[in-house]
Amino acid sequence: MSAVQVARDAGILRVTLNRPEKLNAIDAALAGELRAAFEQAAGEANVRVVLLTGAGRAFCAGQDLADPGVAPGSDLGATIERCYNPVVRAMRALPKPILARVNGVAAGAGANLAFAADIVVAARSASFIESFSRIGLLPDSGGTWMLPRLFGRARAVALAMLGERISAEQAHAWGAIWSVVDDAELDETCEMLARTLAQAPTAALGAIKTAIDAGAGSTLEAALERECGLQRVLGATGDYREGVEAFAAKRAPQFQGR
Ligand code: T3D
Repeated sequence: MSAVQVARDAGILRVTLNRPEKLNAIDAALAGELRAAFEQAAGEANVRVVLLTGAGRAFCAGQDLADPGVAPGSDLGATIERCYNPVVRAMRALPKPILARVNGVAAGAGANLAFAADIVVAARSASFIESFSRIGLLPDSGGTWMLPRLFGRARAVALAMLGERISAEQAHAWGAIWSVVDDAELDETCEMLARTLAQAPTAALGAIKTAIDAGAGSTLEAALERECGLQRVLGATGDYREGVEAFAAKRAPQFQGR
């Protein structure tokens, strides 16, 4: 059975971490399949949003600590470079939205995978743990870059140093995730959002992702230049034409994603 299940449906690529007996802990096979899924999403014009979730009661418990490849004394830098960094790079480079459906606990690299998505919706019973320091490590999978941006430096440092579990509600109250919903509403909320994103002007959404990520580390002048270049490209898309025509006709736009 695959460590990652992938299914396509009406513009949505459904990517499910699928090692439920291990709380979807990440081993080399899972990391490879996950990377491949994001790379496929980039290459398929029919895919307009990725919906990332976990099978069973957890979202993802981070690195599989029973994997002999990461036994104490092994070269963790090699694992990071081979398994984790390519996944996060593929997620952030994907010019399409990634919606994380956090159905349960997200720990270590599992938490940072969720935070590397573009929109995060969590079940009320879900939680996040930067558990790295509990085993003598630092946050990887982009955590040291993403956590201060999502939580602010003070909370990022405390989360990473203390390794305390925070509830989905706390993460939402701190502005780090988009929404938290009752467990019974998780499916419906995520389906609705995924369908909305799958019908959105995909090129514009990709440009938004690129510009906001790049803008966070650049000067205002550089951001203005970047927005200008990207808007020039978007202005030539069929979706921009459709958006303006639909507005004038007082009807809902039918975006084709290009
Ligand atoms: O290259 C490198 O190695 C560096 C990269 C590091 C990236 C990282 O992600 S480091 C952080 C690794 N993850 C963790 O430290 C989290 C470990 N897990 C936990 O702390 C807890 O399991 C949870 C808080 C996530 C959930 O707790 P709970 O009480 O709901 O479940 P549980 O009973 O602890 O776990 C259920 C089963 O899943 C259990 O197996 P068993 O006893 O039923 O056979 C447990 O051992 C297994 N499991 C949970 N997490 C992992 C795991 N097995 C392997 N690796 C795991 N990470």
